Amino acid sequence: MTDTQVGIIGAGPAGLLLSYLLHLQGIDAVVLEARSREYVEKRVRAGVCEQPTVDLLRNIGVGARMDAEGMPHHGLSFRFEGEDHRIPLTELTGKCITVYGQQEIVKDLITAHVDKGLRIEFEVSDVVLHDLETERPRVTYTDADGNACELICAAVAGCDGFHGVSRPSIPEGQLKVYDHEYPFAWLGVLAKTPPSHEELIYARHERGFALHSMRSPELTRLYLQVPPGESLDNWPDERIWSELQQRLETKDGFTVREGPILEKNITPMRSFVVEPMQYGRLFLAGDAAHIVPPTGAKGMNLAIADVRNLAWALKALLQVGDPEPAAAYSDRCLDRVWRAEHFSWYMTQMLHADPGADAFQQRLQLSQLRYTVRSKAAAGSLAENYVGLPFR
Ligand code: RFL
Ligand code: PHB
Repeated sequence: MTDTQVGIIGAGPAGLLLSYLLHLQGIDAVVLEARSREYVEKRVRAGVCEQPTVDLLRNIGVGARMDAEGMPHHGLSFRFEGEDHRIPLTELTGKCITVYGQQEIVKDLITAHVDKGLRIEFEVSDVVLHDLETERPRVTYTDADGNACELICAAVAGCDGFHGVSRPSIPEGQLKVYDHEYPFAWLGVLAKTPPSHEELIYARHERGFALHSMRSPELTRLYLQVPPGESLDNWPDERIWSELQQRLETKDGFTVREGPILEKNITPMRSFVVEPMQYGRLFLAGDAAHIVPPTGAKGMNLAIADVRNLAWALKALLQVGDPEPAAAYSDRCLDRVWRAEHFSWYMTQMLHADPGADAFQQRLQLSQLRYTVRSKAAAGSLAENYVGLPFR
């Protein structure tokens, strides 16, 4: 049995950052993670960090490698009808985004934990949450060596992603669920080839959406819209490259640099929110509470914004005895969550080929894209959301 102030379920960006922020405030926490350290450090996912995310990581002293290896981008391109239209993010907002892989942030946070002697338990199983309505909730689990263990805490943070145990531990009827599925998925590839363009390209094409991104000067990250439920067996490397060439082509002869594909996966797309993000002394954060389609590049950034609020609320609750910020935690987060939900939905419907869309809807989509890239006001609104609205 271990006594700790906060039991954190999940060592993704949300759980690790929360644990570190709590440590900086003098609050003791234990992180429980189902997977191995190697697995979480290698999981390729998000790549775009908003300016507020970058500022926060830098301010708490875990930004050195991000500053050295991350790639600041001052614009991005929308490509449609064979032409590029650049949105000058920095000119419009004074801010930029930084391309730095989520797994690099995870590695940096794990290193910071190891350096400070903070506790993360990897490869735990059978995590069960108990007594959430009381001031002494408990977490039981089996550790990596097969021992039955128990954490007694003052609060539990459910940072265990969309498929975790925290959200389902809340009794039925306590949460309002908002769920929206899209008629497409993303096939993502990581290729050992230099990026074909210096910035991100979001391409709208009749054959389906494509995205050109990167991880480093030697590694390109690319995505293709595919039907939901699609199997990777249908996507040999040659078909992936052929589809990328077609969807990213321009009138002036752009071609994608091809190279060995190191990894491929298919991600379904959905929008999902639960309200409130709290039940008794259980606080949900990140993907455990909400999912956005990846088109807006918001998921990890939202997880980081949530735990910034949560660290502050837990400090008030556990150090000062003030329950107000904890009671307001959910509303405070949901304000940003719904803005990101709308932005991600808007980017998704503007850029994807919807199999159910008629000719009228396709014309509307093109009109919206043209307006977005031509109007300084429309581009400015997009840029403001993309680089990240300031934390409240
Ligand atoms: P995570 O990262 O899913 O971490 C949850 C952790 O909990 C563990 N876990 C458990 N541990 C113990 N017991 C259990 N029962 C457990 N069940 C689960 C898991 O092993 C895991 O380690 O959630 P977190 O921390 O909330 O972070 C959210 C982000 O990972 C996610 O929103 C982003 O990856 C979304 N996303 C993007 N976000 C961005 O901000 N910018 C992007 O450019 C971006 N691109 C993307 C993305 C997500 C993608 N996929 C694969 C879903 C691109 C893609 C393709
Ligand atoms: C990525 O680089 O993985 C990436 C970039 C932009 C997105 C989603 C993912 O919208």
